[in-house]
Amino acid sequence: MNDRHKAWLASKPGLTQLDDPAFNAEAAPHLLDAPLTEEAGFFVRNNGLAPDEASLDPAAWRLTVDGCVRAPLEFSIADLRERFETVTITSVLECAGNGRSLFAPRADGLQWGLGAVACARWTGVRMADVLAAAGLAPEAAYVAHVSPDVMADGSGRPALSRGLPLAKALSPETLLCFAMNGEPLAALHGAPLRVVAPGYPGSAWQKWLNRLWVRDREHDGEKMTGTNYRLPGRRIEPGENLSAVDFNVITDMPPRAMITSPAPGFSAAAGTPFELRGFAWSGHVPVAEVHVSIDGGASWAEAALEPAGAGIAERFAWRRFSASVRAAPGRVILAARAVDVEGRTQPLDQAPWNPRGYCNNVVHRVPGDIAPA
Ligand SMILES: Nc1nc2c(c(=O)[nH]1)N[C@H]1C(S)=C(S)[C@@H](COP(=O)(O)O)O[C@H]1N2
Ligand SMILES: [Mo]
Repeated sequence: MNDRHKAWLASKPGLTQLDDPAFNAEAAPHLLDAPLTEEAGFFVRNNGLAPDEASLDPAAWRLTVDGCVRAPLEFSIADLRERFETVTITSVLECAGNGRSLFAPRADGLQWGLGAVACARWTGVRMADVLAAAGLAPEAAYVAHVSPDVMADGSGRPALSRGLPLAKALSPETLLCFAMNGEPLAALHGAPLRVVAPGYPGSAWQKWLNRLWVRDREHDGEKMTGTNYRLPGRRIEPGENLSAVDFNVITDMPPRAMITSPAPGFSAAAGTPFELRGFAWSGHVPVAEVHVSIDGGASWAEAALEPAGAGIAERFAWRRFSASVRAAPGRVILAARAVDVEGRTQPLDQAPWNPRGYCNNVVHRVPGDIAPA
């Protein structure tokens, strides 16, 4: 492990680093039991080398807005704060690869457990307001994100350059963000400026943003094309020849319920009720219900679900579910399953397999033991 990685891991006690030349680390679900995830417990996903902190001086940082605009503009962070309304939105940030290690056969990519997700309060300015200042040209169709981080392979190529379809870029929840949970954004989370794109996979939340490049077509930057952050348009089997399969950019995250308490390996006394709780969220289609099971999914009961917060500022936050449960002595397997308002739910055994292992929202199970009273 190099010194940078050591220091980062020390700043995030409880996180587990993944085996990769870039710094990637996640929390175990039982460590994500707070409504807002603190920076110290917030997962990190880097496709390449995080920029040196010395290069992230907020006073020196510039954001360029160019491409299909009437007047290309450049902003300092102070300009953004002064010229545009500041807004705060609570939102889940989930990597599209969250849960990848649960695919069988194994899918390519970092083998995330279930901790590549967190929820925080994000403060910044609306991307729509910044784009309006530059004035969109009629052919504007997509907003590409550019930042200085490069791949870890020594090629010097950009680590990631993704973007948003114009409609999402102009949506009021899409922000250029400079603060998380009321504190200045941390270097590892994209200081001094990152994209916040609630409902979209984490890859659309560009860190260290220094350019918005308005394009007349779907952006074709680093990790935008091929099978990157894309799902097949139809069900496919492992090993299938993919040359004839269409892959579409992931624009929405599926519903998921994560059990944050008790922790795996818990023990409880028979006859004494205990609380089974966690959080449920989804992308653009709100969660309607959460069901819980104490027998691994053979039978289900509806859990209490905290109502969705009011308005755009809260609707992308995760919501607490809880149930008081009581089980007979022996081995038990707790499970939780979210359903969204359109009836989409979580698979019990296997999420649809895809070569890059995205969007695995298979039901979360937590084993434990119930001791005789
Ligand atoms: N510049 C840049 N932005 C990035 C990435 C990256 O590698 N480089 N990774 C993306 C991915 S895939 C995810 S899931 C989120 C993770 O955000 P976090 O590290 O703050 O948790 O950042 C996104 N923004
Ligand atoms: Mo991601």
